Amino acid sequence: MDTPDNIRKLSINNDAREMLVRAREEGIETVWDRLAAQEPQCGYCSLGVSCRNCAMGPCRVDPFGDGPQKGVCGADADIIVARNLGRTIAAGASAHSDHGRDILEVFTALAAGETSGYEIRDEAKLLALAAEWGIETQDRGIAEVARELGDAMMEDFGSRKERVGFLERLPEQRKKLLDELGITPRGIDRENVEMLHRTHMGVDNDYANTLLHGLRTSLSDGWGGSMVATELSDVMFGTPKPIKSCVNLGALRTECVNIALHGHNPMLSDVMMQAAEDPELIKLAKDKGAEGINLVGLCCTGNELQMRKGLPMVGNHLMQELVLLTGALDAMVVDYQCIMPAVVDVAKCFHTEVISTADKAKFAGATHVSFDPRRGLEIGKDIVRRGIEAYVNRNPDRVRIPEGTVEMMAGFSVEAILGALGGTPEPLVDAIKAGKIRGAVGVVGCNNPKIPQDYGHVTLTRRLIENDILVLVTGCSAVANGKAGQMMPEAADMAGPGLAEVCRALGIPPVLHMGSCVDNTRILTLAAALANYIGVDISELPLAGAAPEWYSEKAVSIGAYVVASGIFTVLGVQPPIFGSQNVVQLLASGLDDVVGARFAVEPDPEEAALLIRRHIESKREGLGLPFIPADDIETEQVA
Ligand code: BF8
Ligand code: SF4
Repeated sequence: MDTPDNIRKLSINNDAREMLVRAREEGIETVWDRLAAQEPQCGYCSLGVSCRNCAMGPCRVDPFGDGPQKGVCGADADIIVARNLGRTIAAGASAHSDHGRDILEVFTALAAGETSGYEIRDEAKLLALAAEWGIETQDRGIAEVARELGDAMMEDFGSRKERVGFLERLPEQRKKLLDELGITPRGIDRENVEMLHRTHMGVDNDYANTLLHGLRTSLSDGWGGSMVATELSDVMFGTPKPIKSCVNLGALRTECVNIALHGHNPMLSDVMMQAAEDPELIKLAKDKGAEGINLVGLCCTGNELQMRKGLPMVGNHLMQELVLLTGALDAMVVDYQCIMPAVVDVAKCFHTEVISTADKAKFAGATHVSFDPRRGLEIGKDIVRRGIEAYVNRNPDRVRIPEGTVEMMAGFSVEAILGALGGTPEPLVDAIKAGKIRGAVGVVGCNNPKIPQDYGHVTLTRRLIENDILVLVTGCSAVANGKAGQMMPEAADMAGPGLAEVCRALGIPPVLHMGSCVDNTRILTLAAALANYIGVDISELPLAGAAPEWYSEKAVSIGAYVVASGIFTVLGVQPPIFGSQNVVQLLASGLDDVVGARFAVEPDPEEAALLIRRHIESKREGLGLPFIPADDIETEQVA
């Protein structure tokens, strides 16, 4: 299809472009139109130098030096930028950790026998976690062990502990460093509340002190709330194993009732998948003229199910409006996070019913079905029934589904990766030592309409694998790489010779899907396992992180805990910190001397790949492994 240039530059994907053409034809507004309407965006806010933390304000300081240099209270650019960043981290960490708490509450209710639609699907993992948390398992029933583990994890959210439980996974050196810096996360809720306290007018007025607490807050997410979410989701919904799946809007089926699961928490979507298999509902769908019920995933709740059950994905963040534009989606079921309020408006142009399910996330104009895990399966069936009823209103003349799907593999939990390696990190460590694999990079995070959709993820990942760097993906990056065909074992052909050899020997892709965004904790766990195996700190390993197209406060928290765990991280979108040179200096350089890692900002993924390669080679040099000198790297870049 001939796509106009102004649309081609919005996304690298044909299915997205096809729907964008339709949106223009029909005058349906999307995220890209709204971004254009906002431009130029506020310069003060972009630099992070505006503050509305109190009613003496709002205030802004002039980054060019002509206007005021202090807010009404006397806060300068350093304080304002650091406070804003601190609150952003707290918001992101809170989103992840509240998701973790929701999972934990379902888990404790399950242990008490009060739920419907849930079971312990991975007993071995439950017992391993119990052992890790010092809970007696001998001669005890599984429900009793689960109850005690749930109680112990609940304590991590409060104020009674000196460190959250999963921090024990860290190498001793890192634990000691965090203690010395005073940034060991004590309680998940505690660190977030303390950040809100510190950033109230007149509390923490030392920017470096605020930012250090920002790291602590983010650590309470990565090694706290998010890790609870991942680990207990595995126990209840199954620990992922390699599985084949597919991606693209072509996963929608004209002849079926199409229901998209959008949001983040698997506690609803897993039950929905069970409900959609109900023979009575399948019969109802057939009675209404459909051939069956087709569930598809969007964003991270989709990733959760793709990892465990191979659910086809219709897309990542920037596809949520475009999937509605197919006219083939009968219901979009949402829980929380990353769901644009605009989906309700786009859905109104079609027959699609938007169904919200979380009482903490309602959408004006959507149908709300309050989800309650005690009646999980019953509510799941009710929601599927609504999707079938909406199907009846579908106008076949309005259906336009872009053709074709791309195959991709998912399911690479730490357990699955170590399993493929024969139960020990040794083969991976050997491949790294020999230089077949130079290192590993987590390419994670969102889409942002400021960047052509998926361009950053796909380009950066491609350059890394071409240069024998193993890439681990989660969240929207996994979808982007899947669509680009980089996540099948055959993609070994795209990799450098060393990585290709390892992938072929193991039958794995060079880009491994490790799950949703809370599952970035799988990457942390793997990094800690490698460091412990070799006997070094995480910061000494040839690892890096990247969020080429991030948009969300959650991504800021992720970036912060990755750096605080000792891993260099490159951001593709500029965060609002550039109004304070001191803050920039600390994050982009000074932190290296504090936590052994720092941030970089690099919008061009080609350049980001070079930065990361140089970093990885310098870590190899530090470990005494064969390395490529930094000066040689630019010339060696494979085009
Ligand atoms: O939690 S990567 S756009 S969907 S925030 Fe959102 Fe970003 Fe996607 Fe997953 Ni994560
Ligand atoms: Fe202004 Fe200070 Fe109030 Fe912020 S906290 S709005 S800088 S007076």
